[in-house]
Amino acid sequence: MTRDGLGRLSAEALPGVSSSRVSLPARRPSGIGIVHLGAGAFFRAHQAVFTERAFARGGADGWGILAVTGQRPDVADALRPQGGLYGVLERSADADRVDVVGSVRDAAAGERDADRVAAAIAAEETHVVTLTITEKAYAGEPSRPLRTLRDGLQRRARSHGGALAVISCDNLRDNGAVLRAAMERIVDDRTRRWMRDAVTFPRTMVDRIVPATTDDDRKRAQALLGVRDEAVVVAEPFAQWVIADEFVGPRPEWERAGAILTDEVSRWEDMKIRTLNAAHLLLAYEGALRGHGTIHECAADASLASAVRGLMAQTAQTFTAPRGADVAGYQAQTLERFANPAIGHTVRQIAKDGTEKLPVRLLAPLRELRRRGAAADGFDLIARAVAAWMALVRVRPDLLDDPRAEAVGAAASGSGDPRNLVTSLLTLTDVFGADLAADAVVVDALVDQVADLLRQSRTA
Ligand code: CS2
Repeated sequence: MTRDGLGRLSAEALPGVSSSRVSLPARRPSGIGIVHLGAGAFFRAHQAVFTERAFARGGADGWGILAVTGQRPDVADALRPQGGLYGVLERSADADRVDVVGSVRDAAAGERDADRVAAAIAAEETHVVTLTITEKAYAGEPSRPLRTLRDGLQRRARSHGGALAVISCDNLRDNGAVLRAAMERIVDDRTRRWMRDAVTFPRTMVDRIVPATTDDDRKRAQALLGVRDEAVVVAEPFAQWVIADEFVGPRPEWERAGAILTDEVSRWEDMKIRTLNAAHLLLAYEGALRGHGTIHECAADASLASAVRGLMAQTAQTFTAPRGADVAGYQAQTLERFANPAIGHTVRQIAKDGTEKLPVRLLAPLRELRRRGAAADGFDLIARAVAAWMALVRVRPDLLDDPRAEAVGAAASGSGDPRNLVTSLLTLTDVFGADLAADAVVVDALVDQVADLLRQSRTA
């Protein structure tokens, strides 16, 4: 019993859970076949759910997950007393439901249990490693999860040498190649040679809106479950996973859960990152300037919603849709997802790590349009999203939770008028490259937009 007299979610408590709005795992995998690095809310609402559903729908056994947390051990410490069980509170405008997920068989803390995790990556029964470690963990000095992965790969290469698939699920373009390159830089020669034949890095596109869990979400989940769940996450109903079919060893039958295994991941990736993720930035940055707190509020602001439609139309010029995908339908569906009033996705959460997100989501399509000779009216809404970040740096520095916060703050300080602000931020060449600062059409468009946004934010 916990302090409020309620039991805690666990295998023993499951028979007592009965609600038409709760689904329970029919069976649990018997062993660990997957190690996941970065067991934050997104993993619990996405990869773990696909693995759970694949098993529930008749997939093979043996695909339990060892969920490894990032810097803080909290999630591992919440999952272990629950035997790995937790709920996904799925919220839409008209109903809440909870899916109890049983695919996580064990949990570990990335820092504290690094050795145990490396051993699990090397274990013969493990065939897949997945990662959600955020964009910034791939750059600079090797981050903890990358060092643990390196140790695991080196041990594996020296022991049985069995094939492994390592899947980066972060919103990076060509995430598989980025991760492979990062690992090749830090493993020893013997492991590097072994990796060439035995390890694949399938690229992937992941999609589900997963805001940070609030106390209100915990209470809602508890009301449905009748027990406390310290590891509950909240998510929208939509979930999508597209994975390159590049496996040397066995893998879970994720397609039973609706995952798309294809050779067209880059097209799915571009469509998603340049539609949903790009639009998220415009909504979050300009929304924050207008005083909105959540994406739902931003999407309900008619002029912002119309700017987002325009942005999506501009970025859509820069990618080829995958076979069978309908871009207009995807854009409309994305706007509907943003408008889900039950999902309190905060602009603060999305505004985080801007310098990692801008290049992939906005600068790449902007460059592509300029390369094709687009004039300002062909990219003005992409420029507006970039300009909104620049304006935010000036007027809401409290939202600047960013790995380059110091450099950004220094570049923005003292630069009085919009042109100074734009040109000094553009000197951050590891974010903006050298080309944009040299492109007068882009600079002028950014200056106009920043001026407009700063004027608006003064009168808001
Ligand atoms: C968001 C993403 O935080 C962000 O920057 O754009 O986390 C977004 O919610 C997911 O990619 C949706 O799949």
